Amino acid sequence: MRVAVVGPGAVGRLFAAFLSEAADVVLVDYKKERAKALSQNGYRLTGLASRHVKIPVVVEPEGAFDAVVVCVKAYSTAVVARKLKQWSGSAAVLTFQNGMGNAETLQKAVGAERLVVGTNSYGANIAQDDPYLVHYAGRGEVVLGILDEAAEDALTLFLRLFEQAGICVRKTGDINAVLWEKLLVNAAINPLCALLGIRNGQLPRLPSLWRIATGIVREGEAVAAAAGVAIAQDMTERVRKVCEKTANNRCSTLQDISAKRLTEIPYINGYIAKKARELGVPAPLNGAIAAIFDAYNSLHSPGGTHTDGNS
Ligand code: KPL
Repeated sequence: MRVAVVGPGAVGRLFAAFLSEAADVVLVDYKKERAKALSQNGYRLTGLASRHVKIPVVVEPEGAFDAVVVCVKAYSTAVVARKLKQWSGSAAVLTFQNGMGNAETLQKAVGAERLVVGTNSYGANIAQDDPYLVHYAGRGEVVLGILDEAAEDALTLFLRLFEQAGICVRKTGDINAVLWEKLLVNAAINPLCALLGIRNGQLPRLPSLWRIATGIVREGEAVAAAAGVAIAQDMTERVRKVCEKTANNRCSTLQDISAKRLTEIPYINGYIAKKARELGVPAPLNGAIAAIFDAYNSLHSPGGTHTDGNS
């Protein structure tokens, strides 16, 4: 089986390493120089697994693929979707990116029958002082589902592939609810930990910040309910548990800010604020957070400082 993993960020590299145990894997990087260096040097995994990974890294994938895993930041999805139309043939395509809107963008580009949607809670980050060192920080779970029943074969393909690669995976019949639950987790943790420069475990221990986090979650739950999404669990408790489980993580938004990249907050709190306006539900905390990060993104957009679209 031939698999392309698009996006050589920490998550892309971690999954490329896992999948290379079960398939012929190519990593796709839009940056020519970095792709060449990564191809030549490979990269090392540390943390929960320790090994040197050497797989081809290409800018323009060639030949036929059975599966494509999209691991780029949400703001790069539209560009990737256009490129997939050119080279992905009839491959099954999976997105487990942060934020909302990725699935719709990819579905339009590749067709409903090829798209599988998921969430990922495996944790990884690239060492700040070594671009060839990936720290595998947390064994999580991948939850997969489909938006259209025509994608059943694509779902089966990914479930088998991930199981063969030793990745903890399960399927859900309500991927929309699972995506909203992950959205609320990210909406509470990512902007606040990024703004204060703290690790996830500190958030519930700072009462004034935790009050804002729970407010963000409550607003999100009300918007989800108005949108007809059935969230079964107590999301405040879920956020607390994720903070405990990932206590040592610097969340992805904090990593983005440290690297002066754009952030995905427009696709997280920004998405909740937009839905809230459409549905006439108040969501002032999410609106304020979205506005702060819109300002941040406009300072760091292309032409400003550095940007990079990899997860
Ligand atoms: O998904 C995450 C992220 O950092 O983007 C969480 C769950 C908050 C873990 O850090």
